[in-house]
Amino acid sequence: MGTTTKTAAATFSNYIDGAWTSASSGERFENRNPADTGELIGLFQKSSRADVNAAVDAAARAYERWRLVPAPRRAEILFRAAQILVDRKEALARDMTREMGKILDETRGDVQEAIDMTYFIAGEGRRLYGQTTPSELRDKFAMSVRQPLGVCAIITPWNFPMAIPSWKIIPALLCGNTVVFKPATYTPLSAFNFVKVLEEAGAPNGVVNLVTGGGEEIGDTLVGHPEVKVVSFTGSTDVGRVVSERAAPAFKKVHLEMGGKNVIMIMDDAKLDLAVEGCLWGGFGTTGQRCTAASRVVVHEKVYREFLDAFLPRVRSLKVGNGLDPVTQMGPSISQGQLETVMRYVKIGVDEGAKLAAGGHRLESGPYTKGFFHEPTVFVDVDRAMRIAREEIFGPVVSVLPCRSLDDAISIGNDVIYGLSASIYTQDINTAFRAMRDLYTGVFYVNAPTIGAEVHLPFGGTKATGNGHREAGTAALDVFSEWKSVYVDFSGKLQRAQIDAAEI
Ligand code: UN1
Repeated sequence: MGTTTKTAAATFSNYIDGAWTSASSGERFENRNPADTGELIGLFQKSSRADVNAAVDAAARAYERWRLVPAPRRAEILFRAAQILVDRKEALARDMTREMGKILDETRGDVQEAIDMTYFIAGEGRRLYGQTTPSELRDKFAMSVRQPLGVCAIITPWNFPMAIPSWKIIPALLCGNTVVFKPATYTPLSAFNFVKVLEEAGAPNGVVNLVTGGGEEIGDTLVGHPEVKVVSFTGSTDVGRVVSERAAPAFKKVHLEMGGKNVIMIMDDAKLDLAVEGCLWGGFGTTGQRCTAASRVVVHEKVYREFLDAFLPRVRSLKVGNGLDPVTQMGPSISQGQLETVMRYVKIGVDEGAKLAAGGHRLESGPYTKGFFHEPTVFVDVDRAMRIAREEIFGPVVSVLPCRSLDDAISIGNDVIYGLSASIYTQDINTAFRAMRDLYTGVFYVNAPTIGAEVHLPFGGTKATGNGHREAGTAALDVFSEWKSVYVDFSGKLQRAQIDAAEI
C-alpha cells in the first residue's frame, strides 16, 4: 500500500519499479487545501536526483519487455484502468477539489476527461495503423509501422490534475513506452490516485513510475537523463523554454503545451444571452486557471453596452467559495503566489488606465479567511496594447475590448504571442467561417467559449503556446511513437531503387 497513517495526515509514497517507496532524502512536503489552508491533505515525498535516477532506470529496464507486448494486450490494461476510473469517479473528484480548489462539477469533468481519453486511446490498441504502399520494384513490399521511443518524462500542471496526465501517460503506454511521471507539487494526490489505478489495472512493474516533489533538481535530472527519450510538458511558456533548451543537445523529442491568452469575439448579430453564458464559463470556470480560459472578450461596438449591461451583473453575482459546497460557482486560486499574481495584474490594469467594472479585490473575511480567494474581475474599455490584454494572468480576470468590425476583431484576436484557442459568437455562417480560417490558433469554437475541448481531436496551440506537436486525438500517437519504414525484398536479387526500373 502506498499510504500509511502515522500522525493525523496520511503519507503518500513515490512509485518506482512497482514498489511504493519513500524519497531517499527522507523528506516530505505538505499538500494543503487552497480553499482552507488549515486542512492538510497529506504528506508527499520530496524527491531528489537519486529518486529520479532510480525511476528512470526502472522505466528503462521495463521498456525492454513492455515494448514487445502486443498493443492490443497493452490496451486491455488501459480498458481496465478506464473502468476503475469510472467506478471511483466521485471519490477521485472530491480528492481533487480538496487539493486544488475547483468546484466538484469541474473535478468530475476532469476525471471524466481522463476516462474518455483512456477509453479512446485504448481503442487505438487495435488501430495503430501504418501504411502499406506498392513498391516501385517487383517482388518487394513496402510499409510503415509505429515504433516506441523508450522512457517518457511526463511533467504536468495542477489545473487538470488527472485529465492532463492521462493525455500523456495513456498514449505513451499504448505505443509501448514506459513513463516517469512528475506531477505539479500542488496536486500530488490526484497523481497518486491515477497511478494507483494503473497499478491495479495491471501495469507491470517499472512501466509507470511516480516521483513527487518540486524544484529544478528533479525536473533538470529528469529532462537531462540520457535514458529519457521523450519529454511531454504542460506548464508556463518560461519553464517550457527551459525544458526545450535542456533537451535540445541530445535531440530529444519534446512536446510542449504552454500559455494562452484566448479570445471570445462577439459580433453585432450574436445571440447576446448565449455569449454572456459563454463568457462567464470561459472566463471564470476553473477560476480562470485554464490555458484555454477566455481572458479576452472582444465585442462589436454596436452591442458593446448591451453586452456589458448583461454580463457585469452576472459576474458580480457569481458565488465564490469552497468547491465542495454545491452552491459554489468559482473556487479559490491555487496558491498564495497565484493569488498575488492576480492582485498584481489588477493593479497593472488600473495603472494602465483600464476601467475596473467588476471585482478587483481579494476576498479575506468570513468564509474566505483561510483560502486564496479573489473576486471575479472584469476590466472594460481595455486597449489591445495593455499588458492585461496581452499577458497570461491565469486567474479570474477578464479584459473586455471594443471592436469596430470582424476584421478588427480578428486583428485584435491574433495580436498576442499565444495561439491556443479562440471563439466567435455570430449567426452569420460566412462570418464564422472567415474567423475560423483567419484566427491562427490550434483550437477554434463557433457559438461556444474557448474552453471545452474533447479528447478525440488534437489539442494544442500555435506560436508561444506550443512547439508544433498536438496531444489528444490520434495526434497524440505521433508524440509517443516514431515512424519506421520497412522494405522487404523477396526477389532474391539485388534491386537498386531509383536505378533498376521494373519491367513492364
Ligand atoms: C488546460 O486549460 O490546461 O478544453 C486544459 C478545455 C479542457 C482542457 C483544458 N478540456 O478547456
